[in-house]
Amino acid sequence: MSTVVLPGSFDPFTLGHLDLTRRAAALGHHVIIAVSHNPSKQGTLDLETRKAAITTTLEQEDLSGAVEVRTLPRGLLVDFCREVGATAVIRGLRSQLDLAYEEPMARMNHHLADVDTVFLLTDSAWSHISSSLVREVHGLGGDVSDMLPGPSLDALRAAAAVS
Ligand code: COD
Repeated sequence: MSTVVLPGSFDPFTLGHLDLTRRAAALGHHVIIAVSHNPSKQGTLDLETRKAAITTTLEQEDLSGAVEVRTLPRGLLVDFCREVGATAVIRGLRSQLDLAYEEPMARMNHHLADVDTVFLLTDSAWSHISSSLVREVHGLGGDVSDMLPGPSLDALRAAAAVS
């Protein structure tokens, strides 16, 4: 079984992310979800809250045997891949816009350390979902309950209640 890394900020972890995770594991990989600090993004949930929501979701979905959750240390993703012995990075593609964003990163990671990126096309049921839109809709009072696993929804509601 090969190890692959699924990196992201997951702020919050959505049903699209869950589908991507399930499909990566179904390919027979041991999947490490690497949760980034991502200081460049204006986030809502802190790192430990995001990790806890993902861990609980994996338990509920019976995925915790094949998938683990780790913090992506500050530094290069390829260094983390080397440290955990990962053969590839998994990323999702919702559209050509995603490809435009992903292509330079994938090429750079290959250049830096021969780390390949495997792209999985998003299921169309989830292709309209992004964490940033979910945050925006939720912040403006919209219903996001059909876009998030329960633990992410709980975390988002709890963060909104204290802010
Ligand atoms: N359905 C399916 N997949 C989805 C959906 C959806 N609805 N929404 C998002 N996804 C996919 C994304 O395409 C992505 O593949 C993954 O889920 C995670 O998404 P995000 O948005 O949480 O991830 P990002 O873009 O915030 O992750 C950024 C990284 C952590 C990958 C990046 O910052 C990084 O590599 N950091 C390490 C520093 C580094 O090495 N820099 C040099 C890179 S060349």
